[in-house]
Amino acid sequence: MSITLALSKGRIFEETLPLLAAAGIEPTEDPERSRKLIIATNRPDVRLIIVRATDVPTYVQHGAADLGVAGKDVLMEHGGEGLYQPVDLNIARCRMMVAAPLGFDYEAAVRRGARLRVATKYVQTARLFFAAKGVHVDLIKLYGSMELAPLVGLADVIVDLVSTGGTLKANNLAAVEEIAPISSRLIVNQAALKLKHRQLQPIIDAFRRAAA
Ligand code: PRT
Ligand code: MG
Repeated sequence: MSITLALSKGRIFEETLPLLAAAGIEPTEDPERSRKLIIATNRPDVRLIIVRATDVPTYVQHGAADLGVAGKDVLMEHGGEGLYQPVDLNIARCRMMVAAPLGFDYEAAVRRGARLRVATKYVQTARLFFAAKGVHVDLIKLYGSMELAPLVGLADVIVDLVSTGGTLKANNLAAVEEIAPISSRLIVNQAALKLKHRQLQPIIDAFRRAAA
């Protein structure tokens, strides 16, 4: 039986390469250079598919990929249905934060029960977070460059990922509250884990050892 692993280009691919190597898997091509979406490896029974970061859980959930690597941010938003999440890979780390313009008093707005306009691509996660705090929000779904929204009056605050803080700083924003620490997880299709256990378990174990 053949094994399909779903990855996204960019930081997740880069940071997963050493973990793949630890499992004895080497891609035969670099997805940043090749336009191929299916990439062979040194192992005839293992191939990689290259998909958008937010699509990785979908491919694995439906069994189009047996396993994949996805950010916790993406998994929280997806819900994780049908997915087994055996290993925190500790890669592509950052924090999901609420951020606001430097002049905006977030604490005071929350205290006086103001209705907040929140721009984010993480609508589900933001909804749950503010509901748990008892803060009323109008959620505005964006697909990127969330940092712009408060600068042009589209939103009061944003929910976004922060790693160095450089993007917030460059746009006169500051993080005001942490929602969750983020890292990438190995995800596995639950049915595949049973059906292809003999092939999948050694890969999962190698990832776990390499990530520790
Ligand atoms: O970029 P694209 O639209 O193709 O897709 P994507 O953004 O979903 O994928 P990608 O490859 O950029 O991110 C994949 C995963 O990396 C995310 O799901 C996170 O789990 C993780 N990750 C880790 C990050 C960051 N760090 C990060 N800093 N993803 C995005 N960012 C962005 C952030 O959204 C903000 O715009 O970087 C900017 C902030 O960075 P600093 O260093 O300026 O704070
Ligand atoms: Mg990105």
